[in-house]
Amino acid sequence: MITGFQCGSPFNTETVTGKFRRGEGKIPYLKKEGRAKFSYRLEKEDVVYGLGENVRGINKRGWIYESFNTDNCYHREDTKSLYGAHNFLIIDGKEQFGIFFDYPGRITFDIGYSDPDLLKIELQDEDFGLYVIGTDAHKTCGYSAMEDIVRQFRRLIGRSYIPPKWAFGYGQSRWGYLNEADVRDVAEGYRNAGIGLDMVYLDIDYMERYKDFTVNREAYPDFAGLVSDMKKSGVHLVPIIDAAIKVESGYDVYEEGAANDYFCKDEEGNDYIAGAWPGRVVLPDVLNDKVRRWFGQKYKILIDMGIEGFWNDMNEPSIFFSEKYLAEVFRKLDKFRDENLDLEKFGEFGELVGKISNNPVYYKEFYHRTDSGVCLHEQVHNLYGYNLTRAAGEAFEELCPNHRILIFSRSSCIGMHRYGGIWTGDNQSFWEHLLMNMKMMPSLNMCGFLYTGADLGGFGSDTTQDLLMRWLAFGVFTPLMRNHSSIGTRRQEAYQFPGAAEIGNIIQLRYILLPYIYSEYVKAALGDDMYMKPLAFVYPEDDFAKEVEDQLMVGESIMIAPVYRQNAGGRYVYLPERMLMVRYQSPKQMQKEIVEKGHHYVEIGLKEVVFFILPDHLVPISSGGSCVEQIDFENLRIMGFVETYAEYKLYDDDGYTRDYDNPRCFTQIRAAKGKKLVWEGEKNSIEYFEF
Ligand code: MIG
Repeated sequence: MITGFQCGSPFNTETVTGKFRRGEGKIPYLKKEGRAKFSYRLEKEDVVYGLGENVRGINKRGWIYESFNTDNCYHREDTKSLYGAHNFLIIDGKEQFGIFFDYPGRITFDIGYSDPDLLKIELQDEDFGLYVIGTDAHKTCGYSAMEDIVRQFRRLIGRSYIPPKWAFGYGQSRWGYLNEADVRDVAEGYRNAGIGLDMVYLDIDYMERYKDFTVNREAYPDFAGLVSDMKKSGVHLVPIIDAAIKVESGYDVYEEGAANDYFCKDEEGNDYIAGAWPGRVVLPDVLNDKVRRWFGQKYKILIDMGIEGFWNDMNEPSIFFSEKYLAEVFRKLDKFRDENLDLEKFGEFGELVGKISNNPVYYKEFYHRTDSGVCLHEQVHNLYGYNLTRAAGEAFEELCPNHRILIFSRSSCIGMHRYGGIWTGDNQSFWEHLLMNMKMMPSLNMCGFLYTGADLGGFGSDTTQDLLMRWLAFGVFTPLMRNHSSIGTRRQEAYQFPGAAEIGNIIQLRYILLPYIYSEYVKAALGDDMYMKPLAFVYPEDDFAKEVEDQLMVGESIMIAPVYRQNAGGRYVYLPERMLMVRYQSPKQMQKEIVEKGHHYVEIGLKEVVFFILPDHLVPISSGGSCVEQIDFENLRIMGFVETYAEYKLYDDDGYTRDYDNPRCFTQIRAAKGKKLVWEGEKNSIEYFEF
C-alpha cells in the first residue's frame, strides 16, 4: 500500500512509473516540522535501512547522510555523500514502513546524529514528491515485512536493468592500459595463467585526447579488428564514456552540440565552460529530451566498431574548475605573492587551489533547459548522471532492439536503475573497504540497483595478494565482478601474483556458480526483489540476525560470510538455522558439512571460498569454463541441501534478447530426498553434483 504526496510543485524526475494512491492531508508516520522538514522518533530497537550507495552500516542509524552526488574518492566513515542519491529509507520497529523522497536536489538524512532517538529529514526546497509505503501483505504472501516494503517500492519505480549474460563474467580493468599491446597483454596474461576472463575495460586512455566517442588511432590502429579478435577469444572490450565534451573546433561531437545548442548554459545564456580531463569542456544538457536522444545516438560510433558494453564516468558531473572560478583563483593567488603567509593566510592560500576541484559553487553557475522549463543545475543536480545513462539506455533499445548492451554508471539516482547498473566508485585497497562493499550491496539492491559491484582489489593505493583474494572471494557473488585499479598503483591483474593459480580457482567458482547467479539475478529483477539481502530480511524473528552486517543472503539458497580481515584464518559465522556448508578450494576440491544453527568459528583459508546452502534449497551450477560463452547451461548440476523436499525455479535465456517473461526461460526443478531429480523445462540434463 503506497500513498504518494505531492508537496508544492515538484520537478518531474520521471522516477516513479508505478501505481500509488494519491494522499491528501496528513502524512502518516512522519511529523512535519516545516515545509521541507520532517522528523520521526526512533525507539531503541528501531533499525533504519536504505540510502543505497553510502558509507557505514546496513543499519544507517548514528550518522548524518546527504543526497548530493559527489565525485568523492574518500569513502570514509565521516563521508556524507558519494556518487548516488538514493532517497529511500525503511524503518523496522514497532512501526514498519518505507519512505521515498522523489526530489532531485540536496536532502539531509540525520539518522540519530543530532539526537540519537530522532530521525530528521530536511530538503533544500519545498517542492517534492513523498511516497509512504505501509505493509501488511507479508502476513499472507510469505515475504517478510521488509521484503514486502522493498517489493512495493520497486514496483513503484519500475523494473531493474538486466545486462547481457556475458556481463556476469569476470572483468579486468585498469586506468593506464595505453594501447592495443597492453590490452592484448592482459587477455594473454589471463589465458596463459588459465584464468577465466570475459572483459577488458578501456579507461580514458583509449580516447584521442580524452574526447568522447573517439579512438586514439596511434594506440589502436585497427580498433574494430581488435574488438573482433578479442571477442573471438570470448573477451569483450568495454570502453568508458565521460560526461564532459572537449571544446575543440573540428571535433564533430562538440561542433554538432554547439550548433544545436545542446550544452548547459551559463547565466548569460552562453555555453557553460568547465574543466575536466580534456581541459576546457561543455556539458551535454541531458535533462532535455532532444539532447538525450542526440547523446545516446553517439554510442553508435563505438557499437559500429563491435563494442557491446560501456561504463559512464564523471557524471555527477565532476568538474575540476569553471572558467569563472579559475580566473578568480589566479587573481587571488597573485595577491598572496607579497603576503606574509602566517597560519591564517597560509590556510587561505592553500584552500584556493586545494578546493578548486568539484567546488559546489559550480553547480550554481549553469542551467538546464528541461521540458518543464529552465532550471539552475543545483536544483536538479542529482538527475544528471541518471539522465546521461538514460540517454545511453534509451538509445540502445532503439539501436539494438534484440541485443542487450552492458552499461553501468558512476553517478546515479533512483530511476536510473531501469537503464543501467552502477559501480561504487573510487574505493581504496583497504580491508575496511571490502567490508563496506559487503554492507553497501543490500542497500543498493533495495533501491533497485541490482547490477552493481565495487572495484575488486581496490581502486586507489597498492593492493596485496591476500586482500585481492579475499575481495574476489566476495566478488564471486556480486553481479558486477570487476577488478579495477588506478594508474600509479601496483598492478593487480590476477596473473601478476605468485598465487595466480589460487586466485584463478577463486575466479573459477564464479563460472561454476553462474547458472545460479544469473537465475537469481534475473528473478530478482523480474520479481522486484533483492539479489543480496541482510539476514534480518529473511529471518525477521531472529533478534541476533538483526545485528549481522558481515554476512549476506545471496538469492534464495545461499548465505555468505566472507573474510574481511588481514591475516585471519577464518571467522565467526552466525547460522540462523542449520545449513550445508560448502568449502571450495578448486573445481576438483570441494567438501560439504552440515553445520547446526548458532555461532561457529569457521576456518577459511586464503585459497578457499566457503558458502552455506539453506535447508531444502538447491543451487544449480555448471562445470565451469573460461568465459560465459563457454559455460554449458544445458547440462546442469545441482548442489543441494535436501532434508525432505526442495524446489527451484531456474531462470535462463539466450543472454542477449529481451524476451525475459517468456515461460520458456523457466525450468522447475524438484528434488525429494533419496529420489532422482525431476524437472520441467528445456534443459538437457540436470543431475546431482556429488561431492
Ligand atoms: O578522476 O577515468 O571512478 O574508475 O579509472 C578519475 C579515470 C577519473 C574515475 C573513475 C575511475 C577511473 C578514473 N576516473
